[in-house]
Amino acid sequence: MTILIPVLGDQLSLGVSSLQGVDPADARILMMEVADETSYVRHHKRKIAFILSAMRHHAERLRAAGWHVDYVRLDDPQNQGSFSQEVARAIARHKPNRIRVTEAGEWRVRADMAHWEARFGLPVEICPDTRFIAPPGFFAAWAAGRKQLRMEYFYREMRRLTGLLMDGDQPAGGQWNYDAENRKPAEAGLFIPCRIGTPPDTMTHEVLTLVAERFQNHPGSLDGFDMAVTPEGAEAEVRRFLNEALPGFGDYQDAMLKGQPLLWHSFLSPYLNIGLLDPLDLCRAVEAEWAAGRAPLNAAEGFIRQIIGWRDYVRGLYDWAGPDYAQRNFLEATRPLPEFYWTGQTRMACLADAIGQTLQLGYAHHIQRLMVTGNYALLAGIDPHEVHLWYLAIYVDAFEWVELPNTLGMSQFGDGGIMASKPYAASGAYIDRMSDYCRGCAYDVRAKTGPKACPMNALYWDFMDRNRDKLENNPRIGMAYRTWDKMAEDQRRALKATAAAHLARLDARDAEV
Ligand code: FAD
Ligand code: DLZ
Ligand code: SF4
Repeated sequence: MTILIPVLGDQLSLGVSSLQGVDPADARILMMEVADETSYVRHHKRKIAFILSAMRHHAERLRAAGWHVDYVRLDDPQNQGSFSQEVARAIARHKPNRIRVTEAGEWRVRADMAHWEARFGLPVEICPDTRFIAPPGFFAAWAAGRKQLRMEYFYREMRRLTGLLMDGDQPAGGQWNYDAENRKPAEAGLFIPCRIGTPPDTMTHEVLTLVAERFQNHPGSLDGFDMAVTPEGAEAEVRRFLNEALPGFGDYQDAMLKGQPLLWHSFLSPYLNIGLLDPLDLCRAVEAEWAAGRAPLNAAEGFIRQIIGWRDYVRGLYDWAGPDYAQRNFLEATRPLPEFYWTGQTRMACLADAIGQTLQLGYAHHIQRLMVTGNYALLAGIDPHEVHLWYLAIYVDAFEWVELPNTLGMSQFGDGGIMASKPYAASGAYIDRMSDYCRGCAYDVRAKTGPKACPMNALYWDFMDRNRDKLENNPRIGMAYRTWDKMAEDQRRALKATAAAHLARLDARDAEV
């Protein structure tokens, strides 16, 4: 009896559900580097290199654990370029009598898998992906009958479920959430943890050469590639984060500094998302740092909330909302994505820095994604689907199940308020408070109108005014409309004119915008 077990590029854990209870002697594991996956969006070169190298290392690890692995490389002349076609070829090679696979993370791939049984005439068992902390069905049960799906309440259930940072049935320290303490701006000159990174080995060098040759027209740089591609390498990144960055993670969670891509963030999302790290083990390690007195509670709670709260919540929401979620556009925004998102060439210093480091590393931290690139796209009325495709392509940690709810829902308010209780819209004052970007900008953050004024200022009011019919009744936004209504008529007109002038330059693809 032979079972064919396809293992996808984000299923790189020995404990993945499709392998459980199977005798390696009865199974053939199929791993496939395929053009469909490398090119369904123009992924950042670094992301492709990271995933292919991690896949090749994982195949070695599986073999060492006794599994037979059939590995199809991208440059194999017989490679047909898609999961389904490669499964068909593998069936001809191995003549299995059934297929077993862990459910794909993305609706796009799930739709393909749904046809396998009819297409191949074999039983296909699709196992739930058990690498999340909430068990399958937990989110749907929690969401049933609720009017609002606020993450904070999901998070409290997850604290109870895991026992993380719990004192009996009460939260450690008496509060569920210490976010109010986590909004300190960072000043240049503070000690900032540095990343050591992992030097590429021979296998990674081979992949880097392949990617450089084959994906020349994809965005991003491969220079200085230093990502971990094994669980051991990812664990070393965890130790570095726990020792150096975790203590400051809470305080400076929302801070931004020019030329400092990571600050106190972990850069562990890529490893979690492809299966090199286990999210619950990571949260337990963070809890242990707090228990040993090496990290304050606001840091440990803030970090654990991102994982058992946000990460599990967006996974649940993606599954619950279904494949049509990607088409939502509550604010009916239609402007195309500006070209500078692919080049970083803009006079707006905040966007130039966040996009520039993204092209370099395939990484920006949460506040850069939400309050710089996301905020500008929201204010400028960019089509949320185009924004979504940009985030999906450009970040090394981007898989649709996590990227889409964050982009379309949280950042672009495209779902009309399922993810966020109000749009994350901010003027330049927010960016000035949380960063040092404005000091080096061609625009003046204090000026509200005129050609030198920070574009975020007028765009903010233009956004509010434009979307009044959709947002006015939101109790969390009423204050902004009261301020707008109290403004002198000529001030309102000047703000609208400044926004219109900026948007006209954007539409004209003015390189100086
Ligand atoms: P840290 O700040 O160190 O946080 C620790 C961990 O918490 C992260 O590694 C991540 O696993 C988890 N986490 C934190 N915030 C979130 C969140 N909002 N949703 C889910 N998990 C979270 N995250 C992705 O993993 N992939 C994406 O494609 C992605 N796209 C995003 C797009 C937008 C517009 C926004 C606003 C956020 C997006 N996020 C995405 C969430 C978040 O920005 C990243 O998880 C985080 O920046 C990764 O960096 P880090 O590992 O240094 O995170
Ligand atoms: C993202 C990605 C890339 C770039 N390449 C591959 C690949 O060649 N083979 C593979 O198995 N997976 C790849 N992936 C990850 C898949 O896109 C991911 O597993 C699915 O989107 C999950 O639904
Ligand atoms: Fe960004 Fe405006 Fe500050 Fe320039 S002035 S960095 S555009 S917020």
